[in-house]
Amino acid sequence: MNLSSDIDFQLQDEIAMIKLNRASKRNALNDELVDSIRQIFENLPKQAKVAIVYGSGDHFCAGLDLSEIKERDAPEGMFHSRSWHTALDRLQYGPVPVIAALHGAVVGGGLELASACHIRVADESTFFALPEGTRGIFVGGGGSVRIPKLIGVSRMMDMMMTGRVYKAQEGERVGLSQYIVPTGSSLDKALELAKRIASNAPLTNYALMHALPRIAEQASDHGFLTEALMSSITQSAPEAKKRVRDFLEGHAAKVQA
Ligand code: 1HE
Repeated sequence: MNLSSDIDFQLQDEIAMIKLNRASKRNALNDELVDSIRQIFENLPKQAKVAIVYGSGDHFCAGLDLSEIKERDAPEGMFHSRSWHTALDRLQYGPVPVIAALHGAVVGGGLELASACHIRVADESTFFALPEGTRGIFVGGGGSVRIPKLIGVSRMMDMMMTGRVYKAQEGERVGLSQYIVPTGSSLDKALELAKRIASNAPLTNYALMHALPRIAEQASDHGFLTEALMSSITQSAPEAKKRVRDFLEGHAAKVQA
């Protein structure tokens, strides 16, 4: 891999740790960083079972590096947007679930990156915004497809038309994050969740990442059939049979309230 020096990639046991490391520019994403995200998710080591994306400094990510769009013409702009689509597609439909550990600004392309992840953990310093509207531009990193799936078209339209900023609590309430934790602890929570996810059967994680979002977009009768196929494939795996047997024999944890 030929990674930008503004991103750190490390494997901590089964967890791939991906840190945006450009705090002086609030982790704004330039072309090299976007391409590095693509490379990392195309080349994850086999040992990795979960990934965590997080940011250095006071903010998760300030979005697109605005210094890069000054000189772009329309075709270059389109291919640039497509490069984000490719990188975030590799993340969303890659081999492992990805958790975004959020703090500070999660804005513009930063929210597009977070919305491609499977789980978002926000700490209380987090705020979400889509300042593209006020900069005279539009989302280009897949935000118009992914963000309405989290919060609905009307809330996204409001964010872009009025510059509305959602603070952490409100963001969790409307669905921008699934978890909210005290300031400074989003990475710890993400690690805790990552360990739980890593203990799932890999085929279940695969079905959740690759089948569930597609089923949600299928017509119901197609969705039911896809679900039946996925259900039978996961059940037939030896690991699933062992896990069910362990429960029936009293060796597996019960669901705790
Ligand atoms: C940047 C960027 C950036 C900071 N591109 N350089 N995103 C935005 O419109 C958000 C723009 N950023 C901000 O509103 C603020 O920087 C923050 C709220 C995120 C953080 O504020 P603060 O006070 O901590 O930092 P700062 O003083 O504003 O910025 C520190 C430096 O980072 C400064 O550079 P310096 O050389 O003067 O030190 C800033 O210029 C630089 N910086 N954000 C470039 N985004 C695929 S399409 C996606 C479309 C978008 O994402 S558009 C939305 C872009």
